Amino acid sequence: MISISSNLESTDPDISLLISKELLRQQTHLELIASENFASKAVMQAQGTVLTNKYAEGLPEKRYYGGCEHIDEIEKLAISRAKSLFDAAWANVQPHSGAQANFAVFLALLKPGDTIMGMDLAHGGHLTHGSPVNVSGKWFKAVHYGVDPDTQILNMEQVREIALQHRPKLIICGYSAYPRTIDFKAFRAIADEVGAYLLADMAHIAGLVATGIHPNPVVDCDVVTTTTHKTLRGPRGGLILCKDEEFGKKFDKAVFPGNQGGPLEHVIAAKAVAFKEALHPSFTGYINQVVSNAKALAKQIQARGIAVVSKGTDNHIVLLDLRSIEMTGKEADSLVSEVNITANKNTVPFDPESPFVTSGLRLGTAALTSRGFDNEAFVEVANIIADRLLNKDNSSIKEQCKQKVFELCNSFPLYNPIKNNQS
Ligand code: DSN
Repeated sequence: MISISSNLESTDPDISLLISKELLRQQTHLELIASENFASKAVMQAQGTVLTNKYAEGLPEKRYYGGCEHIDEIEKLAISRAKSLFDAAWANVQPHSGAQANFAVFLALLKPGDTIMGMDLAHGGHLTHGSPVNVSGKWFKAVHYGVDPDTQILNMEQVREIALQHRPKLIICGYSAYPRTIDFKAFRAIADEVGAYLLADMAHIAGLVATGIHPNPVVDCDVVTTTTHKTLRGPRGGLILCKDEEFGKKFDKAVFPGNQGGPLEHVIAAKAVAFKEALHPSFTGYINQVVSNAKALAKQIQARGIAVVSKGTDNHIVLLDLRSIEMTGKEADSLVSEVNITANKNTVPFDPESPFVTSGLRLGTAALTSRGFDNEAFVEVANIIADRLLNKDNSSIKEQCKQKVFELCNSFPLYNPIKNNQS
């Protein structure tokens, strides 16, 4: 008989087996997707709890349901830790994702038809920053800026010219595939000149911001959104921050009842745990290693003759420009995946290929750094990728790459030692 006390293995062996297989995949592959990471066991323990049972619409001490006394304490801890971590006066920890955090900001500050300005998706922006296939591009008039064609780095004078031309109501900075430091003060000056609100979506760099390794957008922007699961290494979810407590309250209403129902309190508890981990001095050591590893990866990839967008990186992202070896992102993605390396094809600035093909491969160092990979290991990762891409028809090099990936995975175990000998 199935009861609520039955465990997963006996209740649903199919799902249980698939979860075990996914664990084994994560343990035996090199995870280089720049937006992914490995949450700690403590974060996952908090998430897999009875908190999933509780409805708690509203905010701590202002709920629409009874029985929220413990939930309130959990959410208050998550809020106060988020505020300390990012030096913010106000935080809302309820957004289910970065996309929903961004939508809450639009709902609070804009009316349909208003003009928004963000980075072009093809230059490293995000779907929710005005892409025509997303609500941000369907309901608002979206205009875009990009990077400089020569340096592949933001040219703030060009950003200013586009802002002066279109006078957007909201300017968005913060990106999904931009390897360089963002000058939030320069964006602030432009936003002030054209009378725009300034939103930073720091989803990718939140861990760097939390540790002071990247400038903090909370200082200069009207509102900041992020996910909690990328470099911040928490559970999958979103967060909104603001330096002005009164202004922040607009976003509370936009999250609930504006665009969400009951908050995921099990996820909020896991966010609180992740914020505590990120406040610990050892997290700064981790993020320093993430950035140092990205620099080592970029350097060795270039030494092997493969170009890297902007010729390097300041953060965790390394974006390969495969036009340098006459290969598409789609082909590179599939070649590295054959040797158990997980990455994603990605457009590069001024990409001649479609978004389904692309000329880039986006790599990130946050996940493997969580496994303990150091500079030396990342030079090895760069060499495996280069060996595979530069010898695509050589089956013996392919097998050697696979073996090296297997050995690296064994040298840096994830969660538990690997039980199966799967290569
Ligand atoms: N999907 C995330 C990324 O890969 O950057 C952004 O939402």
